[in-house]
Amino acid sequence: MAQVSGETERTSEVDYLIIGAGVCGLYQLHQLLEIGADVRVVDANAGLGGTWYKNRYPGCRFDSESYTYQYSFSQELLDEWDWKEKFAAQPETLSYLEYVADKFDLRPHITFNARVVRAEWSEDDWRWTLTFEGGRTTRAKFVLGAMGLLSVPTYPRIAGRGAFRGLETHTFDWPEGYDVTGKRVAVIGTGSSGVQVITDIADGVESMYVLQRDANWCAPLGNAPISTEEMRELREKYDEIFAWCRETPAGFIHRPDRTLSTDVTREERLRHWEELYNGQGAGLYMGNYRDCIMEPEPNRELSEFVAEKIRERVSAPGVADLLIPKDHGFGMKRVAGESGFYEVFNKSNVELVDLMDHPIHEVTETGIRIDLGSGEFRDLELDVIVYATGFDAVTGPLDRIEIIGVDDVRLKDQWKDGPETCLGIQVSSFPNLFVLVGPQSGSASANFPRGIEDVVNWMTQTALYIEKHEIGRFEGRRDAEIEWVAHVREMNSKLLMSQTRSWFNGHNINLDRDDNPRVMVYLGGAPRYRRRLAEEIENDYPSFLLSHSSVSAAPST
Ligand code: N01
Repeated sequence: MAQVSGETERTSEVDYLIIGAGVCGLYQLHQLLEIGADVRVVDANAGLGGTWYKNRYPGCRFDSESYTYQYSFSQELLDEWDWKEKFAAQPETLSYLEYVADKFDLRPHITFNARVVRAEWSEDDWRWTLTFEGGRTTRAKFVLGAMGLLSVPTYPRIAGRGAFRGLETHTFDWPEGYDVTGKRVAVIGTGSSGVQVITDIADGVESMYVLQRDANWCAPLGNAPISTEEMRELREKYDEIFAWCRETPAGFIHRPDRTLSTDVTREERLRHWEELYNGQGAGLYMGNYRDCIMEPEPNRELSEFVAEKIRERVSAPGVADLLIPKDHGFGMKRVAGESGFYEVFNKSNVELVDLMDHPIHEVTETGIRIDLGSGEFRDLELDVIVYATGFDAVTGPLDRIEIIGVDDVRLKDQWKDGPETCLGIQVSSFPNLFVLVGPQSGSASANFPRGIEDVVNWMTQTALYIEKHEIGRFEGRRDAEIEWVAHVREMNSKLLMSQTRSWFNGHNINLDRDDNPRVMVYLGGAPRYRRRLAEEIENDYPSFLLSHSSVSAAPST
């Protein structure tokens, strides 16, 4: 079959078209090539890496232990790659993905600068037609969405945005290599991205205003270099590490303790929390007594422990108080891993601005005007405005493609009250579209490489099944979709996380603050999700409607 080959061909055809050349898309490409499938990846960016290609803001890194944030499929790759830091920064992760692409010769199968703007299903011949920015089209039997969860940045709706004469950038769109040394900077937002960029640039900037709406909980990351000796020891334990991560709910090295906080004395709890606070990664958040993220009272006590840490680390009591979240407890939103974030506020060139008290009035040509109330304003004179304001998470990457399914139904319309999926992988009325990374999938809330391995491995086995049984049409059943959404709601409701305004519940800023929460992620745990996916294969896909290719009215060759 002809392949998409850049500008020379206006239409081409492929069996499996993967959208996105990030962590998920690259692995899926490799696995489909391994089974001899006709597959191509398209990506809107000029290079591979997805999240790690785009997020080039200072301080960007992950909070998964590096040795768990890698592919496990190739022993050779595991033997060859050395991680330099316990929590690798963006450049190291991007180099890793580039190394993988080169080692497995993936690049020839990827078309860059190819943004899909429309995907339309044809019931006549069971093909998708995808249109790219610029008008080029391609046809595919199966479309596999690997666009990431956090790939559509949200800029806040603030009057005057765009009028500023300095640099206005979202963390996601940070210009490569842009240096803020000596500049007057404002950072809006104190989620994970904000916390990282604020900490990283604080020393070098002339001045920095941190504009905060709600405070977010943070805990020390405990980052450090990995020595040659440590790397050797880790490598020897890789099998054990991956096996362990497979059994933890979110694919991290941390696992909720079966012990309840109420099973131990207060002294023991505090000692344990102290160890976790001074440990590495997300231990305090994900490896704590399990009732701390399920029950209000243990959560309140843990939150107070962390609040006290903030008070100890921030000199001005008023500033410390503002940095302590009031609208949610510790771990009820994704906790940001920090490396000196609180100490930033003890510096004389840094000021915390409380937007709850004094909101942004507008962006001006020279900075940001803050509303002090009673007709009074304060002008912040700036060189750079950084929007660390998050993402149109999970559904945003799908929403920005015009996806048209059976009977001309648009995915956006079908999901207007929130997404509904069959096992987080398909949507009724959108046959042959597989969402590898999307709403209600187990991959969406996991340590990403671990989460996507489950989905990609399932997809690869499914592709083999499709080939073997000559399946031409594959669609999630509506009844299975209803069942899955109910199951996800039930599982999610067990965690306090389901009660907060965060992107996990669809409260990104494209929703108004009072809108109904949406079921975006699956919090039932990776092992349960993996088992559920495996059941489908074992029982010949009871949650899906499968049709033999010969049934199609006019299958193309
Ligand atoms: O985005 P966020 P993020 N005016 O949505 C504020 C992953 N990640 O990019 O809470 C003023 O968490 C908003 O305030 P509020 C990770 O999964 C991981 O930081 O809505 N402020 C909040 O403070 C994470 O969860 C890593 O009141 C506005 C911030 O902007 C996800 O990415 C590193 C505003 C947005 O926080 C997203 O994190 C980085 C407005 N109009 C990211 N609108 C690591 O692995 C929003 N805000 C370490």
